[in-house]
Amino acid sequence: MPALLDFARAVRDGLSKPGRRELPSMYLYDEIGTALFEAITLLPEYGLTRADERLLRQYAPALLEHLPPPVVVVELGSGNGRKTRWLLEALARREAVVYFPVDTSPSALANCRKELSGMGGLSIVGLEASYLEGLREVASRRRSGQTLLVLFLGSTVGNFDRPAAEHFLREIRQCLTPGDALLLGTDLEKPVADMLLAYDDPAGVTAAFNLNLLARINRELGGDFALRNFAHEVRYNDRERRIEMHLRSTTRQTVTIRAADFTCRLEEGETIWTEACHKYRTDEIPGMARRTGYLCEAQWVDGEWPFAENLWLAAPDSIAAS
Ligand code: AVJ
Repeated sequence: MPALLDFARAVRDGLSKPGRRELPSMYLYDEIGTALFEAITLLPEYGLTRADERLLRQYAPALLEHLPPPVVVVELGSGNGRKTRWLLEALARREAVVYFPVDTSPSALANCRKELSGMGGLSIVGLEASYLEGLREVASRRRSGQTLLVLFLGSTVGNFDRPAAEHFLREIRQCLTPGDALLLGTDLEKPVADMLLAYDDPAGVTAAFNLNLLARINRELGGDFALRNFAHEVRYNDRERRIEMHLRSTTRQTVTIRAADFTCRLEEGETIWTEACHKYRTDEIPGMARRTGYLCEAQWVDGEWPFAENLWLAAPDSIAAS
C-alpha cells in the first residue's frame, strides 16, 4: 500500500530532526481525526465553520451572479457537504449542477454523498485524489462554455505557510481559464485570547484531535507512543500570524515506530509541531489574488466571527503570467 509507505516516510523524516520535530497536519484526518474535527466545528469556542456556513447561506445568490452558466463545481477537500449544500441548492435553482468533491479520504467522500443525496438537479462525482490531481482531472473533462467554480473553504489554505499557499493558488490557476472562479475561505485575525481558546477548548476535543495523530501512528505504523506522556500545546506566532499546534513530551522517553524503522529519544519538554493555521487580514487578500493570477472580485465578511469568503476570478492570461 503506497499510501502507508508515504505515511511512514513522512513520519520518519518529520521526527528525525531533534529540536525541530514536526508531523504533517494532513495525517490528522484519519476516520477518527475527521470525526473529532467535526466535533470541533460544534464547539462554542470554534466559530470558524459556522461563520463559513453563514456566509455561504447568505451570499450564495449574490456570488452566483458573478458566474455565467453552466457552472461546474469542484470542491478541494469535500468536508461533510453541510456548508456546500447552500451553494449547490442556490445553483440548482438556476441550472442542472455537476459537483466534483475531491478528497483523499473515501469516508469523507461517502459522508459528503450521504449529506447531499436526494438534492434535485444535482449529480455528484466524487474523486478520490489529491487536490491538484482531482482538479486536473475535472479540468481535462470540461467542455467549452462551462465555468469552473473551485471551492477551497474552511480556511484549509491556512495550513500552508504564506509562500506555499501562493504557490498552491498559482497551481490551481494553471488549471483554470479566464473567467473561472475560486471561492477561498479565510479565517481572519482576531484577539489572541479568542484564537488560543478556539484551538485549546476547555472540553479537550482539540487536544484529543491532536493526540490522535500519535494514536494513528501507533495503529497504522506500529508505533509505541504513550499518549499520556504528551500534552496538547497551542501558541500564537505573532510574526507569522498563525496558530501552531504542538505536542509536548512531558518526560524524557524513547519512541519506536516499527513500520517506519525508526527510534528516537524525546527530551522532557521537547515538542512536535503538528499543525499551522494562518490568519489573514481582509486587505492582504486582493494582493494574494493578483500575485497568483486572479482578480479579487468580491469579499464577504461574517459579522459574528471574523472570517472572509473571497471570490476570485482567473485573470486574463496576459495579466496572470506577469
Ligand atoms: C481545517 C485546517 C481549517 O485550521 O482551524 C481546527 C483545523 N485544527 N482545530 C483550522 C483545526 C484544530 C482547521 N482547518
